[in-house]
Amino acid sequence: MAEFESKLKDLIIKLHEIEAVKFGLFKMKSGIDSPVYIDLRSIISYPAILETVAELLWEFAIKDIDCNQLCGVPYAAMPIATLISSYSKTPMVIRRKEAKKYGTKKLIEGKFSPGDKCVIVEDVVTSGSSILETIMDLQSEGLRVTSAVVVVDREQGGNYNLSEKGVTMHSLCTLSQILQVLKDAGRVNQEIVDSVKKYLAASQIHLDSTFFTAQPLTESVKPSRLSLPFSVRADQATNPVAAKLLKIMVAKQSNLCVAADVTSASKLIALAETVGPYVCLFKTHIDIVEDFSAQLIQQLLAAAQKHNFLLIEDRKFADIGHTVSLQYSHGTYKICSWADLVTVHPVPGEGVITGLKSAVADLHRGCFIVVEMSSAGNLTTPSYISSSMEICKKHPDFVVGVVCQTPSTLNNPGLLQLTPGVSLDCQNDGELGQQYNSPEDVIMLRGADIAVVGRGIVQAADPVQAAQEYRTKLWAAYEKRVSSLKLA
Ligand code: 5BU
Repeated sequence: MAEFESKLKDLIIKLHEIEAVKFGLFKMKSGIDSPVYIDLRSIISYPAILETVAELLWEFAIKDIDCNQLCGVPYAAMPIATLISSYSKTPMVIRRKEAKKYGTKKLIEGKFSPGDKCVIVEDVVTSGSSILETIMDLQSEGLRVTSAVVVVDREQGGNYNLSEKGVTMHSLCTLSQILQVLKDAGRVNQEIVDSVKKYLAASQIHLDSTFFTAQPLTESVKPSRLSLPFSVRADQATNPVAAKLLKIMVAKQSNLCVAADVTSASKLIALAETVGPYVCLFKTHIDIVEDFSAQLIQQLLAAAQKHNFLLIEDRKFADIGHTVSLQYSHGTYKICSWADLVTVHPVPGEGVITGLKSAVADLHRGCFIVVEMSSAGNLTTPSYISSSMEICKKHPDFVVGVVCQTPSTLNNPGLLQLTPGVSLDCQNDGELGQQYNSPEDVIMLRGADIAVVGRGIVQAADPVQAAQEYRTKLWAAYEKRVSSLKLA
Protein backbone atom coordinates (compact mmCIF):
# COMPACT_ATOMS: atom_id res chain seq x y z
CA MET A 1 0.00 0.00 0.00
CA ALA A 2 2.89 2.37 0.80
CA GLU A 3 4.37 1.59 -2.63
CA PHE A 4 0.98 2.26 -4.25
CA GLU A 5 0.68 5.60 -2.47
CA SER A 6 4.14 6.72 -3.44
CA LYS A 7 3.48 5.76 -7.11
CA LEU A 8 0.21 7.69 -6.98
CA LYS A 9 1.94 10.79 -5.57
CA ASP A 10 4.58 10.64 -8.32
CA LEU A 11 1.85 10.27 -10.91
CA ILE A 12 -0.04 13.33 -9.60
CA ILE A 13 3.13 15.42 -9.78
CA LYS A 14 3.83 14.23 -13.34
CA LEU A 15 0.25 15.01 -14.41
CA HIS A 16 0.78 18.52 -13.13
CA GLU A 17 4.15 18.77 -14.94
CA ILE A 18 2.63 17.79 -18.30
CA GLU A 19 -0.27 20.18 -17.66
CA ALA A 20 -2.90 17.46 -17.61
CA VAL A 21 -3.85 19.21 -14.33
CA LYS A 22 -3.77 23.01 -14.47
CA PHE A 23 -4.83 25.86 -12.20
CA GLY A 24 -6.06 29.27 -13.40
CA LEU A 25 -9.44 30.33 -14.73
CA PHE A 26 -11.11 28.00 -17.23
CA LYS A 27 -14.52 28.11 -18.88
CA MET A 28 -16.24 24.75 -18.46
CA LYS A 29 -18.74 23.12 -20.88
CA SER A 30 -21.45 24.30 -18.48
CA GLY A 31 -20.31 27.92 -18.93
CA ILE A 32 -19.10 28.12 -15.32
CA ASP A 33 -15.57 29.37 -14.58
CA SER A 34 -13.43 26.74 -12.89
CA PRO A 35 -10.11 27.39 -11.09
CA VAL A 36 -8.90 23.91 -12.10
CA TYR A 37 -8.67 22.10 -15.40
CA ILE A 38 -8.08 18.37 -15.71
CA ASP A 39 -7.68 16.78 -19.12
CA LEU A 40 -6.00 13.41 -19.37
CA ARG A 41 -6.26 13.15 -23.18
CA SER A 42 -2.69 14.37 -23.46
CA ILE A 43 -1.24 11.38 -21.60
CA ILE A 44 -1.12 9.39 -24.85
CA SER A 45 1.89 11.56 -25.67
CA TYR A 46 3.64 10.24 -22.53
CA PRO A 47 3.64 6.43 -22.78
CA ALA A 48 5.30 5.92 -19.37
CA ILE A 49 2.58 7.98 -17.65
CA LEU A 50 -0.15 6.17 -19.58
CA GLU A 51 1.34 2.86 -18.48
CA THR A 52 1.46 3.94 -14.81
CA VAL A 53 -2.17 5.05 -14.93
CA ALA A 54 -3.23 1.68 -16.35
CA GLU A 55 -1.15 -0.28 -13.85
CA LEU A 56 -2.44 1.67 -10.86
CA LEU A 57 -6.09 1.36 -11.94
CA TRP A 58 -5.67 -2.38 -12.31
CA GLU A 59 -3.87 -2.80 -8.97
CA PHE A 60 -6.09 -0.36 -7.09
CA ALA A 61 -9.49 -1.70 -8.02
CA ILE A 62 -10.13 -3.65 -11.22
CA LYS A 63 -8.27 -6.79 -10.23
CA ASP A 64 -10.60 -7.18 -7.23
CA ILE A 65 -13.82 -6.69 -9.21
CA ASP A 66 -15.66 -9.70 -10.57
CA CYS A 67 -15.72 -8.89 -14.33
CA ASN A 68 -14.97 -10.38 -17.75
CA GLN A 69 -15.13 -7.26 -19.95
CA LEU A 70 -13.70 -3.75 -19.84
CA CYS A 71 -15.03 -0.66 -21.57
CA GLY A 72 -13.27 2.68 -21.75
CA VAL A 73 -15.56 5.70 -22.02
CA PRO A 74 -14.86 7.33 -25.42
CA TYR A 75 -12.42 8.76 -26.08
CA ALA A 76 -9.91 9.77 -23.41
CA ALA A 77 -10.19 6.55 -21.42
CA MET A 78 -10.01 4.17 -24.39
CA PRO A 79 -6.20 3.96 -24.55
CA ILE A 80 -6.12 3.44 -20.78
CA ALA A 81 -8.67 0.61 -21.02
CA THR A 82 -6.74 -0.90 -23.94
CA LEU A 83 -3.53 -1.07 -21.91
CA ILE A 84 -5.34 -2.60 -18.92
CA SER A 85 -6.98 -5.14 -21.21
CA SER A 86 -3.64 -6.13 -22.72
CA TYR A 87 -1.88 -6.19 -19.34
CA SER A 88 -4.57 -8.21 -17.55
CA LYS A 89 -5.78 -10.27 -20.51
CA THR A 90 -9.34 -9.07 -19.83
CA PRO A 91 -11.29 -8.65 -23.10
CA MET A 92 -12.63 -5.23 -23.91
CA VAL A 93 -15.50 -3.70 -25.83
CA ILE A 94 -15.82 -0.28 -27.45
CA ARG A 95 -18.97 1.80 -27.42
CA ARG A 96 -19.44 3.71 -30.68
CA LYS A 97 -20.53 7.22 -29.93
CA GLU A 98 -21.76 7.92 -33.46
CA ALA A 99 -23.63 4.65 -34.10
CA LYS A 100 -27.09 6.05 -33.55
CA LYS A 101 -26.69 8.62 -36.34
CA TYR A 102 -26.07 6.03 -39.06
CA GLY A 103 -28.35 3.35 -37.74
CA THR A 104 -26.71 0.39 -39.42
CA LYS A 105 -23.52 0.32 -37.42
CA LYS A 106 -23.17 -1.71 -34.27
CA LEU A 107 -23.44 0.21 -31.01
CA ILE A 108 -20.88 -1.95 -29.25
CA GLU A 109 -17.78 -3.32 -30.97
CA GLY A 110 -16.11 -6.48 -29.71
CA LYS A 111 -17.20 -9.98 -28.83
CA PHE A 112 -19.44 -10.37 -25.81
CA SER A 113 -22.38 -12.38 -24.53
CA PRO A 114 -25.49 -11.12 -22.74
CA GLY A 115 -24.84 -11.25 -18.99
CA ASP A 116 -21.11 -10.50 -19.32
CA LYS A 117 -19.91 -8.39 -16.42
CA CYS A 118 -18.27 -5.19 -17.62
CA VAL A 119 -16.26 -2.59 -15.69
CA ILE A 120 -16.22 0.97 -17.01
CA VAL A 121 -12.89 2.79 -17.21
CA GLU A 122 -12.96 6.61 -17.23
CA ASP A 123 -10.30 9.30 -16.96
CA VAL A 124 -12.10 12.13 -15.15
CA VAL A 125 -15.56 12.11 -13.63
CA THR A 126 -17.51 15.31 -13.01
CA SER A 127 -21.27 14.64 -12.96
CA GLY A 128 -20.96 11.01 -14.08
CA SER A 129 -23.24 11.58 -17.10
CA SER A 130 -20.74 10.23 -19.69
CA ILE A 131 -20.32 7.06 -17.66
CA LEU A 132 -24.08 6.67 -17.30
CA GLU A 133 -24.62 7.14 -21.05
CA THR A 134 -22.01 4.48 -21.75
CA ILE A 135 -23.62 2.13 -19.24
CA MET A 136 -27.04 2.57 -20.81
CA ASP A 137 -25.73 1.55 -24.22
CA LEU A 138 -23.90 -1.44 -22.76
CA GLN A 139 -27.00 -2.49 -20.84
CA SER A 140 -29.17 -2.19 -23.91
CA GLU A 141 -26.94 -4.87 -25.47
CA GLY A 142 -27.28 -7.13 -22.42
CA LEU A 143 -24.01 -6.39 -20.63
CA ARG A 144 -24.11 -6.02 -16.85
CA VAL A 145 -22.34 -3.01 -15.34
CA THR A 146 -22.13 -2.28 -11.63
CA SER A 147 -18.68 -0.70 -11.27
CA ALA A 148 -16.81 2.23 -12.77
CA VAL A 149 -13.13 2.81 -12.17
CA VAL A 150 -11.88 6.35 -12.73
CA VAL A 151 -8.55 8.13 -12.53
CA VAL A 152 -9.73 11.43 -11.07
CA ASP A 153 -12.95 12.21 -9.21
CA ARG A 154 -13.53 15.96 -9.44
CA GLU A 155 -15.85 15.56 -6.41
CA GLN A 156 -18.71 17.44 -8.05
CA GLY A 157 -21.41 14.84 -7.53
CA GLY A 158 -20.36 12.06 -9.94
CA ASN A 159 -19.93 9.56 -7.15
CA TYR A 160 -23.38 10.41 -5.79
CA ASN A 161 -25.09 10.35 -9.22
CA LEU A 162 -23.57 6.97 -10.06
CA SER A 163 -24.46 5.44 -6.71
CA GLU A 164 -28.03 6.66 -7.25
CA LYS A 165 -28.12 4.43 -10.32
CA GLY A 166 -26.62 1.43 -8.53
CA VAL A 167 -23.09 1.92 -9.90
CA THR A 168 -20.14 1.79 -7.50
CA MET A 169 -17.37 4.19 -8.45
CA HIS A 170 -13.75 3.62 -7.46
CA SER A 171 -11.44 6.59 -8.04
CA LEU A 172 -7.67 6.45 -8.04
CA CYS A 173 -7.60 9.94 -6.57
CA THR A 174 -9.90 12.83 -5.80
CA LEU A 175 -9.34 16.46 -6.65
CA SER A 176 -8.77 17.10 -2.92
CA GLN A 177 -5.99 14.50 -2.89
CA ILE A 178 -4.39 16.08 -5.95
CA LEU A 179 -4.45 19.46 -4.22
CA GLN A 180 -2.95 17.96 -1.07
CA VAL A 181 -0.08 16.24 -2.92
CA LEU A 182 0.71 19.34 -4.99
CA LYS A 183 0.54 21.56 -1.92
CA ASP A 184 2.88 19.24 0.03
CA ALA A 185 5.25 19.29 -2.95
CA GLY A 186 5.22 23.10 -2.95
CA ARG A 187 3.60 23.26 -6.40
CA VAL A 188 0.40 25.06 -5.41
CA ASN A 189 -0.23 27.56 -2.64
CA GLN A 190 -2.99 27.79 -0.04
CA GLU A 191 -4.80 30.42 -2.10
CA ILE A 192 -5.26 27.95 -4.96
CA VAL A 193 -6.32 25.19 -2.56
CA ASP A 194 -8.93 27.49 -1.01
CA SER A 195 -10.27 28.68 -4.36
CA VAL A 196 -10.70 25.10 -5.65
CA LYS A 197 -12.40 23.98 -2.44
CA LYS A 198 -14.75 26.94 -2.59
CA TYR A 199 -15.53 26.16 -6.23
CA LEU A 200 -16.19 22.49 -5.39
CA ALA A 201 -18.57 23.32 -2.58
CA ALA A 202 -20.50 25.67 -4.88
CA SER A 203 -20.60 23.52 -8.02
CA GLN A 204 -22.13 20.21 -7.09
CA ILE A 205 -24.05 18.66 -9.98
CA HIS A 206 -27.07 16.51 -9.23
CA LEU A 207 -28.56 14.68 -12.19
CA ASP A 208 -32.24 14.94 -11.42
CA SER A 209 -34.65 12.04 -11.29
CA THR A 210 -35.84 12.63 -14.85
CA PHE A 211 -32.34 11.96 -16.19
CA PHE A 212 -32.21 8.56 -17.89
CA THR A 213 -35.79 7.69 -17.04
CA ALA A 214 -36.16 6.16 -20.52
CA GLN A 215 -33.90 3.30 -19.47
CA PRO A 216 -33.55 3.05 -15.72
CA LEU A 217 -30.31 1.41 -14.67
CA THR A 218 -31.73 -0.39 -11.67
CA GLU A 219 -35.23 -1.75 -11.15
CA SER A 220 -35.92 0.55 -8.25
CA VAL A 221 -34.19 3.83 -7.67
CA LYS A 222 -34.96 4.61 -4.05
CA PRO A 223 -34.84 8.13 -2.66
CA SER A 224 -31.25 8.73 -1.74
CA ARG A 225 -29.74 8.74 1.71
CA LEU A 226 -27.82 11.91 0.90
CA SER A 227 -30.76 14.03 -0.18
CA LEU A 228 -33.33 13.05 2.45
CA PRO A 229 -33.68 14.96 5.73
CA PHE A 230 -32.83 13.05 8.92
CA SER A 231 -36.46 13.43 10.09
CA VAL A 232 -37.71 11.39 7.10
CA ARG A 233 -34.91 8.86 7.43
CA ALA A 234 -35.79 8.21 11.09
CA ASP A 235 -38.99 6.50 9.85
CA GLN A 236 -36.99 4.32 7.45
CA ALA A 237 -34.57 2.96 10.03
CA THR A 238 -34.82 -0.79 10.63
CA ASN A 239 -32.98 -0.60 13.94
CA PRO A 240 -34.60 1.21 16.92
CA VAL A 241 -31.24 2.70 17.96
CA ALA A 242 -30.73 4.20 14.49
CA ALA A 243 -34.25 5.69 14.66
CA LYS A 244 -33.55 7.09 18.13
CA LEU A 245 -30.21 8.56 17.01
CA LEU A 246 -31.76 10.22 13.95
CA LYS A 247 -34.48 11.74 16.16
CA ILE A 248 -31.89 13.06 18.62
CA MET A 249 -29.98 14.60 15.69
CA VAL A 250 -33.12 16.41 14.52
CA ALA A 251 -34.10 17.53 18.04
CA LYS A 252 -30.62 18.85 18.88
CA GLN A 253 -29.74 19.99 15.34
CA SER A 254 -26.48 18.14 15.79
CA ASN A 255 -24.63 15.64 13.61
CA LEU A 256 -21.53 15.89 15.78
CA CYS A 257 -19.96 12.95 17.59
CA VAL A 258 -17.17 13.80 19.96
CA ALA A 259 -14.34 11.28 20.31
CA ALA A 260 -13.68 11.54 24.06
CA ASP A 261 -10.14 10.17 23.98
CA VAL A 262 -9.12 11.09 27.53
CA THR A 263 -7.47 8.83 30.09
CA SER A 264 -9.10 9.75 33.42
CA ALA A 265 -12.65 9.26 34.65
CA SER A 266 -12.93 12.86 35.82
CA LYS A 267 -11.93 14.23 32.41
CA LEU A 268 -14.34 11.89 30.66
CA ILE A 269 -17.27 12.97 32.82
CA ALA A 270 -16.31 16.63 32.60
CA LEU A 271 -16.33 16.34 28.82
CA ALA A 272 -19.69 14.53 28.77
CA GLU A 273 -21.21 17.25 30.95
CA THR A 274 -19.75 20.21 29.07
CA VAL A 275 -19.91 19.21 25.39
CA GLY A 276 -22.92 16.90 25.94
CA PRO A 277 -25.50 19.57 24.97
CA TYR A 278 -23.92 19.91 21.49
CA VAL A 279 -23.47 16.30 20.42
CA CYS A 280 -25.73 13.48 19.24
CA LEU A 281 -23.16 10.78 20.01
CA PHE A 282 -20.43 10.51 22.64
CA LYS A 283 -17.67 8.14 21.56
CA THR A 284 -15.46 6.39 24.09
CA HIS A 285 -12.40 4.17 24.11
CA ILE A 286 -13.21 2.94 27.61
CA ASP A 287 -10.02 0.86 27.87
CA ILE A 288 -7.84 4.00 27.91
CA VAL A 289 -9.39 5.25 31.17
CA GLU A 290 -6.91 4.50 33.96
CA ASP A 291 -9.32 4.72 36.89
CA PHE A 292 -12.32 2.95 35.34
CA SER A 293 -15.13 2.01 37.74
CA ALA A 294 -18.78 1.00 37.64
CA GLN A 295 -19.54 4.47 39.02
CA LEU A 296 -18.04 6.06 35.91
CA ILE A 297 -20.55 4.18 33.80
CA GLN A 298 -23.43 5.38 36.01
CA GLN A 299 -22.20 8.96 35.59
CA LEU A 300 -21.85 8.58 31.83
CA LEU A 301 -25.36 7.17 31.55
CA ALA A 302 -26.72 10.02 33.67
CA ALA A 303 -24.98 12.60 31.43
CA ALA A 304 -26.33 10.86 28.32
CA GLN A 305 -29.85 10.98 29.76
CA LYS A 306 -29.54 14.60 30.89
CA HIS A 307 -28.09 15.95 27.63
CA ASN A 308 -29.90 13.57 25.26
CA PHE A 309 -27.04 11.82 23.46
CA LEU A 310 -26.19 8.17 22.78
CA LEU A 311 -23.02 6.37 23.85
CA ILE A 312 -20.84 4.57 21.34
CA GLU A 313 -17.89 2.47 22.50
CA ASP A 314 -15.37 2.39 19.65
CA ARG A 315 -14.28 -1.15 20.53
CA LYS A 316 -13.74 -2.30 16.94
CA PHE A 317 -14.59 -5.93 17.69
CA ALA A 318 -12.71 -8.20 15.30
CA ASP A 319 -12.78 -11.84 16.43
CA ILE A 320 -14.87 -14.98 16.00
CA GLY A 321 -18.51 -14.77 17.12
CA HIS A 322 -18.06 -16.67 20.39
CA THR A 323 -15.15 -14.49 21.53
CA VAL A 324 -16.78 -11.16 20.65
CA SER A 325 -19.97 -12.15 22.47
CA LEU A 326 -17.87 -12.60 25.65
CA GLN A 327 -15.85 -9.42 25.05
CA TYR A 328 -19.11 -7.50 24.57
CA SER A 329 -20.89 -8.76 27.69
CA HIS A 330 -18.19 -9.80 30.20
CA GLY A 331 -14.84 -8.65 31.60
CA THR A 332 -14.13 -5.33 33.27
CA TYR A 333 -16.24 -3.17 30.98
CA LYS A 334 -19.43 -5.18 30.28
CA ILE A 335 -19.84 -2.97 27.23
CA CYS A 336 -23.27 -4.17 26.17
CA SER A 337 -24.74 -3.17 29.54
CA TRP A 338 -24.21 0.54 28.83
CA ALA A 339 -23.06 1.37 25.26
CA ASP A 340 -25.97 1.97 22.88
CA LEU A 341 -23.62 1.34 19.98
CA VAL A 342 -20.28 -0.29 19.25
CA THR A 343 -17.96 -0.45 16.25
CA VAL A 344 -17.10 -3.73 14.53
CA HIS A 345 -14.49 -4.78 11.97
CA PRO A 346 -16.15 -7.14 9.47
CA VAL A 347 -12.86 -8.94 8.74
CA PRO A 348 -13.85 -12.16 10.63
CA GLY A 349 -17.02 -12.52 8.48
CA GLU A 350 -20.68 -12.51 9.39
CA GLY A 351 -20.11 -14.47 12.64
CA VAL A 352 -18.80 -11.34 14.33
CA ILE A 353 -22.25 -9.73 14.01
CA THR A 354 -24.11 -12.89 14.97
CA GLY A 355 -21.87 -13.20 18.03
CA LEU A 356 -22.55 -9.64 19.18
CA LYS A 357 -26.27 -10.02 18.60
CA SER A 358 -26.36 -13.20 20.69
CA ALA A 359 -25.12 -11.22 23.70
CA VAL A 360 -27.91 -8.64 23.65
CA ALA A 361 -31.10 -10.53 22.96
CA ASP A 362 -33.51 -8.15 24.72
CA LEU A 363 -31.53 -4.92 24.74
CA HIS A 364 -31.89 -2.11 22.23
CA ARG A 365 -28.38 -2.11 20.86
CA GLY A 366 -26.65 -1.68 17.52
CA CYS A 367 -23.33 -1.47 15.73
CA PHE A 368 -21.50 0.52 13.09
CA ILE A 369 -19.48 -1.65 10.71
CA VAL A 370 -16.02 -0.23 9.94
CA VAL A 371 -15.73 -0.69 6.19
CA GLU A 372 -13.04 1.92 5.49
CA MET A 373 -10.60 3.71 7.79
CA SER A 374 -9.33 7.29 7.83
CA SER A 375 -5.68 6.42 8.36
CA ALA A 376 -2.98 6.67 5.68
CA GLY A 377 -2.09 3.35 4.07
CA ASN A 378 -5.11 1.50 5.48
CA LEU A 379 -5.72 -1.88 3.90
CA THR A 380 -9.40 -1.59 2.93
CA THR A 381 -9.72 -2.36 -0.79
CA PRO A 382 -12.82 -1.83 -2.96
CA SER A 383 -13.62 -5.54 -2.80
CA TYR A 384 -13.31 -5.54 1.01
CA ILE A 385 -15.72 -2.60 1.14
CA SER A 386 -18.30 -4.28 -1.08
CA SER A 387 -18.10 -7.61 0.79
CA SER A 388 -18.48 -5.70 4.07
CA MET A 389 -21.62 -4.05 2.71
CA GLU A 390 -23.10 -7.49 2.02
CA ILE A 391 -22.67 -8.36 5.72
CA CYS A 392 -24.24 -5.04 6.61
CA LYS A 393 -27.33 -5.79 4.50
CA LYS A 394 -27.87 -9.16 6.17
CA HIS A 395 -28.35 -7.71 9.67
CA PRO A 396 -30.73 -4.74 9.37
CA ASP A 397 -31.94 -5.31 12.93
CA PHE A 398 -28.50 -4.73 14.47
CA VAL A 399 -26.43 -2.68 12.03
CA VAL A 400 -27.14 1.06 12.27
CA GLY A 401 -24.65 2.07 9.60
CA VAL A 402 -21.06 2.08 8.45
CA VAL A 403 -17.87 3.92 9.31
CA CYS A 404 -16.34 4.99 6.01
CA GLN A 405 -14.78 7.84 4.06
CA THR A 406 -16.62 7.76 0.70
CA PRO A 407 -20.29 8.42 -0.09
CA SER A 408 -21.06 5.70 -2.63
CA THR A 409 -20.65 2.96 -0.07
CA LEU A 410 -24.07 3.41 1.49
CA ASN A 411 -27.43 4.10 -0.21
CA ASN A 412 -29.97 2.95 2.34
CA PRO A 413 -31.59 6.06 3.91
CA GLY A 414 -32.37 4.07 7.09
CA LEU A 415 -28.65 3.61 7.78
CA LEU A 416 -26.07 6.20 8.86
CA GLN A 417 -22.56 7.03 7.66
CA LEU A 418 -20.18 7.88 10.50
CA THR A 419 -16.93 9.51 9.39
CA PRO A 420 -13.89 10.20 11.58
CA GLY A 421 -10.83 12.21 10.55
CA VAL A 422 -12.40 15.68 10.85
CA SER A 423 -10.61 18.89 11.77
CA LEU A 424 -10.88 22.60 11.11
CA ASP A 425 -7.16 23.18 11.58
CA CYS A 426 -5.10 20.08 10.70
CA GLN A 427 -4.62 17.92 7.62
CA ASN A 428 -2.93 15.01 9.41
CA ASP A 429 -1.17 14.09 12.65
CA GLY A 430 2.18 13.25 11.09
CA GLU A 431 3.68 9.81 11.56
CA LEU A 432 0.61 8.57 13.46
CA GLY A 433 -1.32 8.27 10.20
CA GLN A 434 -4.55 10.16 10.85
CA GLN A 435 -5.84 12.09 7.82
CA TYR A 436 -8.26 14.98 8.29
CA ASN A 437 -10.91 16.64 6.18
CA SER A 438 -12.90 19.76 6.94
CA PRO A 439 -16.46 19.54 8.39
CA GLU A 440 -17.90 20.83 5.10
CA ASP A 441 -15.97 18.30 3.00
CA VAL A 442 -16.95 15.26 5.06
CA ILE A 443 -20.64 16.09 4.84
CA MET A 444 -20.84 17.52 1.30
CA LEU A 445 -18.20 15.48 -0.53
CA ARG A 446 -17.64 12.38 1.57
CA GLY A 447 -21.28 11.66 2.41
CA ALA A 448 -20.99 11.59 6.20
CA ASP A 449 -24.19 11.88 8.21
CA ILE A 450 -22.33 12.16 11.50
CA ALA A 451 -18.77 13.47 11.80
CA VAL A 452 -16.43 12.30 14.56
CA VAL A 453 -14.22 15.00 16.05
CA GLY A 454 -11.64 14.12 18.69
CA ARG A 455 -8.59 16.28 19.28
CA GLY A 456 -10.17 19.20 17.40
CA ILE A 457 -12.49 19.55 20.41
CA VAL A 458 -10.82 17.71 23.29
CA GLN A 459 -7.48 19.48 22.90
CA ALA A 460 -8.93 22.89 21.99
CA ALA A 461 -8.19 25.79 24.33
CA ASP A 462 -11.95 25.97 24.93
CA PRO A 463 -13.57 22.58 24.19
CA VAL A 464 -17.11 23.90 24.67
CA GLN A 465 -16.61 26.71 22.19
CA ALA A 466 -14.95 24.27 19.77
CA ALA A 467 -17.87 21.81 20.11
CA GLN A 468 -20.32 24.64 19.37
CA GLU A 469 -18.34 25.69 16.31
CA TYR A 470 -18.08 22.14 14.89
CA ARG A 471 -21.75 21.51 15.56
CA THR A 472 -22.81 24.70 13.75
CA LYS A 473 -20.56 24.04 10.75
CA LEU A 474 -21.53 20.36 10.42
CA TRP A 475 -25.23 21.08 10.67
CA ALA A 476 -25.01 23.90 8.13
CA ALA A 477 -23.19 21.54 5.72
CA TYR A 478 -25.93 18.89 6.19
CA GLU A 479 -28.67 21.45 5.48
CA LYS A 480 -26.79 22.64 2.40
CA ARG A 481 -26.40 19.07 1.16
CA VAL A 482 -30.08 18.25 1.54
CA SER A 483 -31.22 21.45 -0.15
CA SER A 484 -28.70 21.22 -3.00
CA LEU A 485 -29.49 17.56 -3.73
CA LYS A 486 -33.25 17.85 -3.37
CA LEU A 487 -34.80 15.91 -6.25
CA ALA A 488 -36.25 18.19 -8.89
P1 5BU B 1 -9.13 12.57 16.24
O1 5BU B 1 -8.51 13.10 17.47
O2 5BU B 1 -10.22 13.49 15.67
O3 5BU B 1 -8.12 12.18 15.20
O4 5BU B 1 -9.89 11.22 16.72
C1 5BU B 1 -10.55 10.37 15.84
C2 5BU B 1 -11.24 9.27 16.59
O5 5BU B 1 -11.91 8.43 15.66
C3 5BU B 1 -10.32 8.36 17.39
O6 5BU B 1 -11.01 7.98 18.57
C4 5BU B 1 -10.12 7.14 16.52
O7 5BU B 1 -9.97 5.95 17.27
C5 5BU B 1 -11.42 7.09 15.73
N1 5BU B 1 -11.27 6.55 14.35
C6 5BU B 1 -10.50 7.15 13.39
O8 5BU B 1 -9.85 8.16 13.65
N2 5BU B 1 -10.44 6.63 12.13
C7 5BU B 1 -11.12 5.52 11.77
O9 5BU B 1 -11.09 5.11 10.60
C8 5BU B 1 -11.92 4.92 12.78
C9 5BU B 1 -11.99 5.45 14.03
BR1 5BU B 1 -12.91 3.44 12.33
